[in-house]
Amino acid sequence: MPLDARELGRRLRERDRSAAPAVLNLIEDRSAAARGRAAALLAELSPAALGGEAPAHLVGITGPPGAGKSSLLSALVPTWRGAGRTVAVLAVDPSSKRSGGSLLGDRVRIEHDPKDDGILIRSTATGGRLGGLAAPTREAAHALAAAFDVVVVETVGVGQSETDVEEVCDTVAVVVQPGSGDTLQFLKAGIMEVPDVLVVTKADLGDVAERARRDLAQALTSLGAGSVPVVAASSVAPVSGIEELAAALDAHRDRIDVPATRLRARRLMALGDFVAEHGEVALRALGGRREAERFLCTLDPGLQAPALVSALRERASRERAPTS
Ligand SMILES: Nc1nc2c(ncn2[C@@H]2O[C@H](COP(=O)(O)OP(=O)(O)OP(=O)(O)O)[C@@H](O)[C@H]2O)c(=O)[nH]1
Ligand SMILES: [Mg+2]
Repeated sequence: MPLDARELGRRLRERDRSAAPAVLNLIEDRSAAARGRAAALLAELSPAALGGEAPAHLVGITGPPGAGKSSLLSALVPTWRGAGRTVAVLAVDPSSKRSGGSLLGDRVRIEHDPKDDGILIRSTATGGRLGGLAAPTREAAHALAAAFDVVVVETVGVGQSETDVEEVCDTVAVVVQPGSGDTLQFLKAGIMEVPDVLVVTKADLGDVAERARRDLAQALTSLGAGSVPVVAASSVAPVSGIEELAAALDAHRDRIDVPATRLRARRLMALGDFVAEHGEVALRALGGRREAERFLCTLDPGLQAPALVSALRERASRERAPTS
């Protein structure tokens, strides 16, 4: 007998983490029948059903391939667990679309204690382009946010392709390794948005890491973003910077208006879905992106993504229809 989708949603809402694997399976199933059940499940986890936004801290860990993101999480997860927080990680695997091989031969899996039910680690597929988040990853992050204290999305992002993870997450940390001048250049050129936290990994390499940290901090200051923390961390012995990074992530979350951030994210994601479905031409029918965003801001804050997409669709067809 198939598990009842609403029941699964209710269990997650009541913070029964044992429901999480079945929830993820249902969300990942893109068949029409499963989509209907997933919609019912997600409705049980909407802000209206929860009586507010999902309580988790949604954290994005993004950066170039091989920067050390997974290794960093192998150290961060125990730190969070040590503080009594439950953690779910969605690792977006850029290799899964290719013929087996990963981008780098030495890609690390996030290490964790498999007996600890306060940890859930799951690989998910990419949304096609590097850095893009597939709809199932976005839905999964929001669903898990009802039941876990911290929900992390690890994704490969270079330059400007960070946007999806920014929309999904409350706090985004961009992870770079020493000597990666690209990030510095992208930042200076304004191609890359200023992250909430910057992490220079492989601090065990010494001077080269410290120099990278200093250069990035300087670049941020010259961009008027000197308050963005630049943390140097090592995930291998001697492990360092992990507590500092955890504190920097929390400090950012404490500063932001979470309901406003999540509401804006829902609207931008709906707009993204609308454009993916109907193309840029449809966006023009709405008077362009800014106009579409303004229209979304006039709608009921309680609306979920599908309802927002419908509203955009209706407005676009009304605008296209000849006026009498
Ligand atoms: N010396 C040193 N090596 C590290 C550190 N962190 C990661 N590495 C190494 O860097 C390589 C890549 O690490 P990963 O953690 O897989 O990097 P990633 O950013 O998750 O990589 P992708 O998910 O493939 O993009 C591995 O060989 C790690 O052992 C560190 O702090 N110090
Ligand atoms: Mg990784």
